[in-house]
Amino acid sequence: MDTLLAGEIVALLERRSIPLWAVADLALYRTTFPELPWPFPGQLPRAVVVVAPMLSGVLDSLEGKPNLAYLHHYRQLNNLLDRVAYEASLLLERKGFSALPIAASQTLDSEDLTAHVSHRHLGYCAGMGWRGKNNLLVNPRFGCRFRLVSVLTDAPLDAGRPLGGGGCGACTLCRDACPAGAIGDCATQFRLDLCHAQLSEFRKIPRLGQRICGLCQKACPRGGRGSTEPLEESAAVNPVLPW
Ligand code: B12
Ligand code: SF4
Ligand code: SF4
Repeated sequence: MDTLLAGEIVALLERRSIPLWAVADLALYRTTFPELPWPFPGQLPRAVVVVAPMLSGVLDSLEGKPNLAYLHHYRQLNNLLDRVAYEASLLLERKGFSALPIAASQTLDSEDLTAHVSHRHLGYCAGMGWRGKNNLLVNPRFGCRFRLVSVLTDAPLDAGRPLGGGGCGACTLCRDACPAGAIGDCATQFRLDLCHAQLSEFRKIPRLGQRICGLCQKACPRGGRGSTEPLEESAAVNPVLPW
């Protein structure tokens, strides 16, 4: 592990109020999820994965559908994350490493709805959380109330490993809150087709214009205002701020 480099990454993230980051092993990502596309030639061995928590004030303002406050927050966090990924990539390149930032929110194909790389699956490999009943990545401290970005790199950073424990347990709050009935009793029952159809309806809300929702994130009891759940024991997860 290049501890000097890790320290510089922490300093950069701290300036941007990022509370948490982790490193994923891309070989693990590709063997654990062979069904996910890999559009890049060659192989960068690591991904730096960064979390930006969503504000409870914004999620609390949702009533049965997305609103313009949520739309702005969604865009603002995508923008922040893309900027953080760019700045981290500049730092890595200055140190002589390769760095490839993956957009926070960009699809390659409007039919297929896949991205270059899945941040959720990278976060899972890095030890940031588990697959929730709502198919989102759920972190012990932040619940699923966060957005993610990743930078692929060949920098010598120690990668984490998937969390041993965790899980949603008996909680069904997102299932009960989902207007599409897309969430079941376990993650494998998640119905992407129903979620996608609901978000396509929401997109028609005047001035919204995006497939967004946020109701299952609002419902998550973890990660709300004042949440102090300790970060799960994991060599991978690198807290930045004392949240
Ligand atoms: C395209 C897209 C969508 C599409 C399609 C969703 C989809 N298929 O993933 C639509 C428009 C429907 C959508 C909806 C939403 N999205 Co979206 N979306 C993306 C995007 C751009 C690409 C996702 C992708 O590559 N999907 C392709 C396939 C591979 O993913 P998949 O179908 O989920 O995976 C399958 C298997 O791998 C399996 N699986 C097996 N093992 C495991 C293990 C884990 C850990 C997981 C998570 C899954 C999993 O689950 C699936 C069933 O087949 C990502 C950004 C990114 N680059 O990652 C954001 C992203 C996934 N979206 C996000 C969010 C928050 C949302 C919404 C809440 C909308 C909103 N912002 O209001 C909903 C939630 C939907 C849900 N409950 O899953 C966040 C998730 C954050 C988190 N905490 O996990 C992301 C990462 C954006 C970001 N920058 O933070 N999204
Ligand atoms: S994003 Fe909305 S429609 Fe999709 S699973 Fe979550 S609550 Fe249901
Ligand atoms: S609301 Fe409950 S079931 Fe849904 S993701 Fe959060 S902890 Fe898991």
